[in-house]
Amino acid sequence: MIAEMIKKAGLGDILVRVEAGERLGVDDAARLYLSPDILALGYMANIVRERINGNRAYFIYNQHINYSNICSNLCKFCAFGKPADHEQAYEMSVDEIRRKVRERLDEPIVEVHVVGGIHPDLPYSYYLDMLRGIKQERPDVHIQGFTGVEIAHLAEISGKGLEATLIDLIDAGLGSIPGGGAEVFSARIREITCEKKLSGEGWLEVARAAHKLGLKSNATMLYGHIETIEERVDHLLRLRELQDETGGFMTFIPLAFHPHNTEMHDLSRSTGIEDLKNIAVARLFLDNFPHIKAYWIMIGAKLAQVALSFGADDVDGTVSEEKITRMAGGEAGQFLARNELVRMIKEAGRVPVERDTLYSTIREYE
Ligand code: V47
Repeated sequence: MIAEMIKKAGLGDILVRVEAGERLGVDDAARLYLSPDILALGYMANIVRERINGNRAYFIYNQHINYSNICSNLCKFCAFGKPADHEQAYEMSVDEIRRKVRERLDEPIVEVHVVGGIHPDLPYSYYLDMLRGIKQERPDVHIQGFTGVEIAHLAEISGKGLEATLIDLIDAGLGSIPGGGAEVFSARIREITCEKKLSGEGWLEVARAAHKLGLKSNATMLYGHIETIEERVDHLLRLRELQDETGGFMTFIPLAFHPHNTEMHDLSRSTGIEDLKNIAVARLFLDNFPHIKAYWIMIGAKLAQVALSFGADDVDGTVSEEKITRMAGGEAGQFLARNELVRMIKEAGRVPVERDTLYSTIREYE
């Protein structure tokens, strides 16, 4: 009956290939994006999701620290970055960052996620001191920090090149790299929305260099603004190709554009169907990515729960104090307690697995 429904949706040939475990092509991905049949997409994405991750759904006990919003890129889609003289501009000293970590030592946090803007004049030593400081406060914590764009900036200010910079960061305590800054790789999109930002090729180069050093990373795509379906598929293809080469990506996270307080505030927010579709198509096309994350901060906890049946196997974590989405009008809240995450996953019919950053199991909740 389901096969009939999928055939009726004109996707029967894709179902055959999904069931056979065959790789989908760029035309397939475009057809999936164009299909309004969300249940057909979800059914197929769920086949791949369960093949790779069974019935598990991951979450992590983490803390986000956005150390500064001062940014020289000032991308049109971003409400977080501010010029240095803006009344809302801020930067935390290393001591303040250490205090943030220290304040929560009684919680079972396993990851500190550190991201900021492209600050025009913080010195290289600040970033190394920040990593060392976090580790001194909480020696066992995994630091997932600095998007590919920040790392390229650090390589520039260190004057040492990418590889030596990454080695410095690893020595100071960096454990892995989050997926931000990828946006959409298309040069057209970057020229219109973030002309000062590192190019798509530059972002991929940072990921390649990191993976070569054994550093794992994530990847994102910012969707729901002015990108075309072809540009989305091209973005996914470039990620899949790099993953074939290095195997260093852990997770893909589609990020729903939030227009509020941005220069692109005339655009509407993505709909639930669009959010689920981006999860499902990513799960079907990125056959070499172990994980697809439904980031509840961006799409809301309720839709993230539904997304666990549409290809996602991860909802991120407790988070707290995230500013990038909040500044752009995100209403999902800032913090979910561990028991709320467990309940949300269980009610979706999945087995909650509390993980560390690299997806080792900390606890399975039967
Ligand atoms: O790089 C900026 C995006 C990213 C907006 O790796 C926006 O596990 C929506 O990458 N609307 C930062 N998105 C967040 C990020 C992330 C978050 C959680 C987990 C992981 C991970 C990565 O947020 C930025 C940019 O692509 N962004 N402005 C906006 N208005």
